[in-house]
Amino acid sequence: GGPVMAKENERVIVVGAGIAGLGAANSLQSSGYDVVLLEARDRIGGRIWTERSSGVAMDMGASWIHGIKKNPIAALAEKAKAPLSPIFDYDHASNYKSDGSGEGLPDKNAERFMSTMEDYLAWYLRREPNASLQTLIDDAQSEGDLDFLTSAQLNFMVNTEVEHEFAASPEKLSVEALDEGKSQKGGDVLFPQGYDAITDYLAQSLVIHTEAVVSKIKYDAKGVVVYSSAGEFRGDRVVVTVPLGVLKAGRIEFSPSLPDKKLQAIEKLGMGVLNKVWLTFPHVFWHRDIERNIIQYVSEEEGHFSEWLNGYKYVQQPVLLGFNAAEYGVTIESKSDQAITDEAMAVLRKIYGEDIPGPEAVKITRWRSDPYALGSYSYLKVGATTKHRKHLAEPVNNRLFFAGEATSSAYPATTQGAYLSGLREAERIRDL
Ligand code: 6YU
Repeated sequence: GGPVMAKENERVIVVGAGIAGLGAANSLQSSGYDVVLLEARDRIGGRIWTERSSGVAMDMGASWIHGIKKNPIAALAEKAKAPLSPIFDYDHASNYKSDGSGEGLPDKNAERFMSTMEDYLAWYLRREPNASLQTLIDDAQSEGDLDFLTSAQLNFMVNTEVEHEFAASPEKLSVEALDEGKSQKGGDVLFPQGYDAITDYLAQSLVIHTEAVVSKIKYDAKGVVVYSSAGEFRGDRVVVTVPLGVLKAGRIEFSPSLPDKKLQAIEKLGMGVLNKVWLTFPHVFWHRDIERNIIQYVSEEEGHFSEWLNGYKYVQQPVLLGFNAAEYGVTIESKSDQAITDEAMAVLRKIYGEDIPGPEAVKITRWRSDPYALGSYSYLKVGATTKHRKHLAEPVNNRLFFAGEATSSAYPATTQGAYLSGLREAERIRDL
């Protein structure tokens, strides 16, 4: 049918100006709702966050559009006139062994690892869907099906394909995690001039209250009251888009308290950690990899900067982006910038030699410690299933609505999942 217009003066309060909240607010406002958008930080975008203080656009949160084909984020990028990089090719990587020599992990071994995991997954989904991913890996190992990998190569695969991808260790991940959120087709791209082009675009016609930390939401038959550090806001409905980590920590009090099903979902789903380290160098020293997308380091060590993005390829500046996730990603947060930089440089020196220069600038994320994220993105913890994402997404008494990355069953842990979840709740409100 045609556009559904809002009931006169109906007011919807949206909590959180990440891409889910911006999507919901935009959609509701253009259907005539009176929208109030409350954001805790002094900036919008949430886990889409571009830092420009060193002169280069550095994305500290989301980097890629995962699968550009029919991806709503790619459509937004076009509307925002944001340039996108050429398709990111994951095979376009240099592999080094822990002694710095090449051929750390041949592509065919990486592919074989993935297909072995898929084979086991099919069995586990039918027989033991609640097992951990570690159980599956142990099983494959004891059957001899991973014998084609050295232990360093296996460690590296788990690190890059599991921990960096799902932001959690295989002990914590349910096997079902491997099965959910298949990425869209068409390859991955990134925003060389910053991911925030799309959140800025969505925010254009919205009035946003920043530094409004919401601490309590009251709801009853008459409406909602939202208490924040910027005052009290009354409305007819509220869309809560804060990260799962914030809900888990109980940073927002709900009155009356949330139904058991919702509380269970919040508890059972996991909130993972992926952190980034951006290093700016005086000049490029990785000439032999200057055409590569990724520089990879195969070692026995767990998660120690095993993967680097060659920033030169995207921004023509001497920058490298390192990743760390899961337990190592958490541990790193309590260390100083200097200590983290030393660990990162130790890996780069093993690959490129002792003579490489130190960085001129460093930018390090600590997503677990960030009070408005309390983690990077959600995952299916052992004991959780997609059903819990659905429960998290369910409205309460047609007053409270929930959106955000963790509520997406189709594309969890991504920007498109978050954005579509905001549109989903806007539509649910229009349909009332
Ligand atoms: C994607 C990607 N990506 C990396 C990292 C992170 C995430 N994601 P928001 O949190 O945005 O909004 C909620 C708002 O609520 C927020 O503004 C808060 O401030 C506010 N708030 C909180 N509490 C409040 C309160 N009390 N009151 C008021 N307001 C409050 N997604 O599509 N592509 O590449 C990555 C990545 C480090 C942290 C990602 C990626 C996830 C998305 O960022 C995320 O799902 C959405 O932005 C969430 O939006 P939202 O609105 O739901 O929440 C080299 C190499 C190559 C190969 N391998 C490398 C490994 C790569 C594997 N994956 C990488 C993923 C990356 C880089």
